[in-house]
Amino acid sequence: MIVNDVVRENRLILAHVYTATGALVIGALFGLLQAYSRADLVSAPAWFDYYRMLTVHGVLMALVFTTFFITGIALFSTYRAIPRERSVAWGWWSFLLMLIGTLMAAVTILSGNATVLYTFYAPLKAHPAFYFGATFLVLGTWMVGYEILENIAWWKRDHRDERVPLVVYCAAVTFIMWFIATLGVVAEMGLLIPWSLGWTSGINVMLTRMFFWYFGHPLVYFWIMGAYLIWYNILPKRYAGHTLSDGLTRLVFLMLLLLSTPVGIHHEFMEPAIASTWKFLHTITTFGVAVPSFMTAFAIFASFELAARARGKRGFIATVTNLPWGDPVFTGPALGMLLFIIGGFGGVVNASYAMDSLVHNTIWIVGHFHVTVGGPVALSFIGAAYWLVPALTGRKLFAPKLALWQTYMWFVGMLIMSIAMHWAGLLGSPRRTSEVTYLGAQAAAAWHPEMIATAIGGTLLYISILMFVIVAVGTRLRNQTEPGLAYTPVEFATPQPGSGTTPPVLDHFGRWAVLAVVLALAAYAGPFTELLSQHAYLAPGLRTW
Ligand code: HEM
Ligand SMILES: [Cu+2]
Repeated sequence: MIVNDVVRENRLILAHVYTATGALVIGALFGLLQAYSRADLVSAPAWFDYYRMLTVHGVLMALVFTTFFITGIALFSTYRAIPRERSVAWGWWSFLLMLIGTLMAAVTILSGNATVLYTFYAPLKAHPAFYFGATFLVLGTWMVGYEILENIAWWKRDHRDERVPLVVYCAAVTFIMWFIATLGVVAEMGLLIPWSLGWTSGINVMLTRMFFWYFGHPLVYFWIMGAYLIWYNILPKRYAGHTLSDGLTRLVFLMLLLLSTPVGIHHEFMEPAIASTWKFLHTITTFGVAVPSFMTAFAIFASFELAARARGKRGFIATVTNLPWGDPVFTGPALGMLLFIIGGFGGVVNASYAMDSLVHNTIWIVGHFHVTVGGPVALSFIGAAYWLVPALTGRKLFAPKLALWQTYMWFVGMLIMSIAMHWAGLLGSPRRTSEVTYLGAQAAAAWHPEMIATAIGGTLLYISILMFVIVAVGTRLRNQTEPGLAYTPVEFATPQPGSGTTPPVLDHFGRWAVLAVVLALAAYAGPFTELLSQHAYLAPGLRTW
C-alpha cells in the first residue's frame, strides 16, 4: 500500500466533505432568513421571494449536504477498510457528476426558475435544467455505490469465507437501499422532464407525488444509516468501547434495507386519491421500521454500559459520566442521540393517522424533521468531520474547545427551535408560509411567541455553523502534526469480545436486495395501479402521464 495512493484517495473524500460543508453554510443562511421572516423580523424582497429561499434551503440541506457527506464517509470507510492500489479516476468522475448536477439545480433555483421546494413534485413546475441537475446528482451517487460494491467484490476474491468488514457492510447496505429508493426519482423524472420540456400537455400530479414519497421516506433512512454507520463503527473508539455485536449491527442495517421503502404513503395520509387500505398497510410497516432504531438505542447504550463496566463503574450515573463529554467527536453524535428521543416521539405521532391529521402541514412537521435530520444526522456528521478531516489531512483539529462548544450550541439551538416549531404547529401555525401573522389576525397572534423562539434557536444554530466553519477551515490550513505525514491511520471499532458469531446469511447482499425490491413492489403495486386508473378523472381527456 503506497502512501501516495492514500493521499490521492483522501483528496477525493475531502472534496465530498467540503462540498457538504459549503452546502450547509449557504443553506443554513436561508433557513435563518425564513425563521426571521416567520417571526415578522424581516420580509423577503420581491426579487428573491420566500419560496425561492425555502427551495434553496430544503434542497441544499436535505439533498446536497447530507448526500455529499454520506458519499464521503462511505468512500472513506471502504478505502480504509479495504486498502489496495486503486485508481481514483472513477471516484472523481462520480464526484464531478454529482457536483455538476448540484450546480445546475442550484443555479436554476437561485435564478428563480425552479421554485418547486425540495419535494419537486407536480403541479409546481421547474425549468428542465433543475430536473436534469437532480438526475445527475443521483446518477453520481449510483457511481459511488458501484465503487463500494466493486471493492467488496475485489476483496471477496481472496477472502471467500470471511465476513465483509463491518463498516464496509454498513456502507454497502446503505447504498443498496439508496439504489432501490432513487428508482422513484428516476420514475418521477420520466414524468416531470417531458412535461417541463413541453412535450406533454398534462401530468398525473398524484403519481408524481407518490413517486416522490416512494423516494422521500427512504431518503430519511439514507441519512439515518449514515449516522448509524458512525455510531456503530467510529463512536465506540472515543469511549474505549466496542460495537455491541457484529451480527446485531448487520441485522439492523438489513432491516433498514427491507423496511425503509414500503412505508412512503405515510406521507400521503391526507391524500384523497389514495385508498385507506394502502395507508393502513404503510402504517404497519412504518411501525416496523422503528424496530431497528429501538435495537440501535439498545445496542448503543449497552455498549456505553460495557465500556463503563470494563473500568469497574456500575450504574446509570457512572455509565453516563464515564463518557467523554469533552470530546467533540463524541458529543456531536451523543447530543444528536438525545435529540432523536424527541424525534422518535414526534415520529410516532406523525405515523398515527388520527394524530397526524392534527399536525399535517403545520410547522410541527418542520420541527420534527429538524430534530431528526438536523439533530442526530447533522450532529453525527459534524462530530465525525472533527475526526475525519484530521484523519484525511494528517493535521490536528483546530481549536478543539471551539469545536466542543459548537456541538453544545447546536444542541441548545436545535432544542429551542424545534420545540417551538412543534408547539406552534399544535396551535395551528402552517408550514411553508412566509407571512404567518395574517395581518395581525387574533388566531395567528397565538403562535407569535413560538415564532420568536424559533428565530432565537435558529440564530444560535447559525452561530454554531459559523463556529464549525472556523474549525473546518482552520484544520485545513494547519501544519501537519508530523511533517510529511499527510494522513493519520484510523481504526474502526471492533465487536465486543464474546458477542457471538455472525450468521453468513446476513452477508448475502443479492438475496436481501431482491427481497427489498419485492417488498417495495408489493407495497406500491396497488396504489400505483389505482392512481393510473384515476387519472382520467383528475385530468379529463388526458392520457399523458
Ligand atoms: C441554521 C439552522 C436552520 C434554520 C434556522 C432553519 C430554519 C428553517 C425554517 C424556519 C423552515 C420552515 C419554513 C417553512 O415551512 O415555512 C425550514 C425548513 C426546512 N429545513 Fe431548516 N433550518 C436550519 C437547519 C436545517 C438543517 C440542518 C436541515 C437538514 C439537514 C434543514 C432542513 C430543512 C428542510 C428539508 C426544510 C423544509 C423545506 C420545505 O418545506 O420545502 N434545516 N428550516
Ligand atoms: Cu417518512
